[in-house]
Amino acid sequence: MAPSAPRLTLATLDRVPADVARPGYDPASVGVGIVHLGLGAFHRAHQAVVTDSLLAHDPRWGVCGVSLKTPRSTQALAQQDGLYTLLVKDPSGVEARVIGAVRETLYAPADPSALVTRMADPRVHVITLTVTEKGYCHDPATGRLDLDHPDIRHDLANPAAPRSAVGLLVAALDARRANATGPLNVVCCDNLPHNGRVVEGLVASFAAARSADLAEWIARHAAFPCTMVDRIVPATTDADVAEVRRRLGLDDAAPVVAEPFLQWVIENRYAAPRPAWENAGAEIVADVAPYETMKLRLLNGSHSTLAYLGFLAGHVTIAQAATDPALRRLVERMMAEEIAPTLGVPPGVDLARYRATLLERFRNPALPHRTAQVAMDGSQKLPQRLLGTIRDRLAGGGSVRHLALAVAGWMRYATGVDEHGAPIAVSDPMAGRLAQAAASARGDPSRLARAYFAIPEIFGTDLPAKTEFVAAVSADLCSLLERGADATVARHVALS
Ligand code: CS2
Repeated sequence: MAPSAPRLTLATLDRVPADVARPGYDPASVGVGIVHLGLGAFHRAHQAVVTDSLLAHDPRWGVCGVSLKTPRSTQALAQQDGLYTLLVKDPSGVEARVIGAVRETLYAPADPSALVTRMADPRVHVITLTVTEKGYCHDPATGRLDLDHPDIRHDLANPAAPRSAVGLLVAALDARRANATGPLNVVCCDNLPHNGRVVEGLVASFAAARSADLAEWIARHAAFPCTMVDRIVPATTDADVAEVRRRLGLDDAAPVVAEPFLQWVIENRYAAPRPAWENAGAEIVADVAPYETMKLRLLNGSHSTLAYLGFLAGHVTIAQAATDPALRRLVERMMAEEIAPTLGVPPGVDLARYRATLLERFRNPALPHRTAQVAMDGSQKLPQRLLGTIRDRLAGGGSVRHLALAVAGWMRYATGVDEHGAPIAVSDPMAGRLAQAAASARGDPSRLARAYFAIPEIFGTDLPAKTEFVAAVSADLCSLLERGADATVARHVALS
């Protein structure tokens, strides 16, 4: 084990080498104006970086970073005065930058009431969230709050000590009402369609279950802008930690790695002061929907397709899958022939160039973005990444051949057994139901497809009735089970 180096902290910040960018302000002089729920790598490589670029001009917008599920990142950052390193990687090299925007960290389960107090602080005007698709205790197919979710039941029974993101938001808004600490901007930054409206609806449902007056107050004192967020951020590895130590000569237990590309589109809708994120590259627009649909369907839909079919074909990383000639062809044609026709093009966007850039980003050899990571939580991702597109295509009488193969790839992956008979660790909040579906089919591909289609939280009640689509998915699933992903994809692109 290499000898340890001093820890990255405010006290060692001036030891950071000159070729590593550092905060252009004194982090110790920054106030907390934002509370962020979901202190994962994506937030720290995306929103926190944009905010960090503003703090030299407006030190009100430091971030209190909150973890809801694990204390790992909050503990690591607490020992580093909130500082961490961002490594931006592409074939041209690696740029390192120390980010100072996170000024405080809280592990929610340790003291939920302290978190609510922080969220109700009069200096806090913005709550941002990246709790992932599964973090909202909602039905992915309908967007409605699951009042039977264990965390929601707990939070309705214990409103002062919530553990769900929705429960925390309502508790914070209730405390702001009680203490007259003013309105709040709630900015969802997760990959959900119309994410601001979804969270607004979830908060309204939860608040109404507590008190009509509270729900009415929230409706008048909170804004829920929609956003589109985009940056590829693989999970941090031990090699990244070692690389930071080499670059900085300091130990950083919580670095993050990302591609150079970053996009943040935010609806011009707010109830309280907000950071001038547009001064650091964010786009403030009247309607986020075209940007969000374009990104969710073209990027995330293709990402999931490469993840499932690439994993099954033996590709460990997205870059390997995107370089596989048959998979690349499949994704190129799926994007051009089946996804792009469903999109409204955002102002100034060249869709063909956007698609080409996506493929370049996927092939970035400097980013070991694992297919297994992108494959996680498929039950929560498929509705907005693939199934919405399929609905639009079917409604317009368009083909869904390529999209059907992508759905079959997820089904094959969800069986939990790979092409060599080895188990797949299917990380998904519905893993139990998916395993039951696989067991009930007893190896029969058509029964297996029908068993998955019978899960309404994923496929709704309309898609299972689309007999031609179901038949196409079943046939592809049969081929994946019998011939494997490599042969199935190669045959698909050759014949279609
Ligand atoms: C990925 C996304 O893990 C996944 O599901 O598809 O995190 C993707 O990297 C981002 O949405 C890119 O902006």
